[in-house]
Amino acid sequence: MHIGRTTLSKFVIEQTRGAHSEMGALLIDVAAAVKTISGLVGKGALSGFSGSMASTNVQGEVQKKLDVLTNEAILRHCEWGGQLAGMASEEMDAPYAIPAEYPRGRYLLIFDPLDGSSNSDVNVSVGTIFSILQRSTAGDAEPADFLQPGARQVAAGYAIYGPSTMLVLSVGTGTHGFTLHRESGNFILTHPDIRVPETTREFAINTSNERFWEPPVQRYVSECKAGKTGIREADFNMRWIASMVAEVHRILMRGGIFMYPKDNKDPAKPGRLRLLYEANPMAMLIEQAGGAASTGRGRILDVVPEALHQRVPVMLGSREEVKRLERYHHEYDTGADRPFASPLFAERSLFRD
Ligand code: FDP
Repeated sequence: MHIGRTTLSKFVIEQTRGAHSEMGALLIDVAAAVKTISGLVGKGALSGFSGSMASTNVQGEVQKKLDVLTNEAILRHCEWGGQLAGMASEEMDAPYAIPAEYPRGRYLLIFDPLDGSSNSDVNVSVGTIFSILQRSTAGDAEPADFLQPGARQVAAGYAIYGPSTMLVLSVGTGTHGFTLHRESGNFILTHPDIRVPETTREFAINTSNERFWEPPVQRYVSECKAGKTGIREADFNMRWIASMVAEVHRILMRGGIFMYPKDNKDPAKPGRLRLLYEANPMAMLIEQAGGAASTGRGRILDVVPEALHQRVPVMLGSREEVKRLERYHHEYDTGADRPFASPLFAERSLFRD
């Protein structure tokens, strides 16, 4: 059925020839880890690994047994090959040093082994997200090596474990989707050169947080909800799966916008999603597919990280909508969205009176 079609291995070897040929081998190991995780997740309750651990991760979130197992799966599949200088993940406080017995390389692998894991016990799609950066030389990575802006990523991708398992990847030459052919164990290129439609009538946000959002986000969402009779003059649809990988996948397939904005629910957290292993890889995939990814106040890929587990506001998807949100943030920050409240207006009214 798939004989003669492009496999992931063929694709990455061809796409990484030359300067990044070692990265091809690393991506094939990542894909092997993804297949292991797909098997584990696909067993559902029969795996015996559903439920939570007694432990919490560095973010203070309760770890699921699957969070820990999937983290181990990626470490074991990727540590031995000699391409890596170090790894970091959502589930580990500090970067993981490559064991002494294995050779070192110049790449850094950063990942969220099971994103949306709060959905794993309810049989909703979850995923693995990864980002690859590089150091100038091979050797053991220092924690500071991981703190590079997303624009320096040499590859990024995610796997989605849904009715089918897919791996969506960019090595800087577009965004491409591969579907796991379970019988042969091959990922087959089924979605070459994915493009996000420029316009959309679908938005995704957790509206239970509405009262905590900043005014520009409240403005944007209320305009979408106002539909045909509002200033957008169009009815919008809303989706919220609470699994970022599934939301981003839907946007890559048919457009839309996904928002996890800054809110004041917990003032210590400037957003919910993590920059290095959630926002940056997804931003690269979306931009490579012609979409946009922003904090509301600038391009996600330009944010200079200060900490491994740093959080960031995320607004990504169809370009026109992301640009509109950026404009609303700018108008809010400059006061242009409320001229009647500006000191200049107050002065003018006084003068008139
Ligand atoms: P999770 O904590 O289950 O891993 O990564 C954070 C994330 O999931 C995203 O995948 C998802 O979009 C979001 O959190 C869900 O947030 P809400 O609980 O606010 O719905």
